[in-house]
Amino acid sequence: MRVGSVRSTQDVARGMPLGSVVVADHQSAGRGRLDRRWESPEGTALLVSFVLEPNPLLSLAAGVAAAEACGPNVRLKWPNDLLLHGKKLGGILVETTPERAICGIGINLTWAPDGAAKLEQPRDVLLVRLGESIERWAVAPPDSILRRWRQLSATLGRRVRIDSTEGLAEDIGANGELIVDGRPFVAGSVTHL
Ligand code: BT5
Repeated sequence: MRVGSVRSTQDVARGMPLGSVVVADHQSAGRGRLDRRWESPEGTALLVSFVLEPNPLLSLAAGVAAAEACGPNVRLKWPNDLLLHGKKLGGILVETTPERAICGIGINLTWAPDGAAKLEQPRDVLLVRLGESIERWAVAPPDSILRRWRQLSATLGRRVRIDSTEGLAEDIGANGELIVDGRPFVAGSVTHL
């Protein structure tokens, strides 16, 4: 379903059946994690929400799907950022209800805030590739999601700060947690040092 301006594609998708896809030209209250804002002027980004089966690795799977849809220079920053040449290109927000998961993806196309990146690809072509890629990765076996995420990761092997810890981002665990100096982190914001 295509909509013009909405508060957030996540809110529209929430009431829709499994398999629905909501794409908007503009969001007046686009959101990130922890109620942060997701900004994009009208018509400058791919703003989409997919209604999917719940899956504990969905956020990582969606990152893999989005990186593959965007192209070879896009990498993943744990837990949910798409990076182009080290700058934030897009983000993923998975919200769950008991029966389904609403997987929101925002990708900058012709505009990006200061310090962020944009992809400069046509929206509809990207949307088709992303839809195919999400369909495949949302049901992929956990091992293959984790393996592909590791390959595409810009975080693993680097020194990072997470919460108040600094250390080496060594790996991701079976549930998608980030392992820093042997300690698992299930949530948080990472700074690449
Ligand atoms: C995210 O959150 O990165 C997830 C963003 C998900 C947006 C999509 S758009 C379709 C769907 N509908 C929604 O309402 N949301 C989803 P987080 O990791 O919390 O990052 C948010 C932070 O990124 C903000 O606090 C800003 O610092 C920064 N930011 C905001 N807009 C940005 C943009 N266009 N490009 C790069 N960074 C941005």
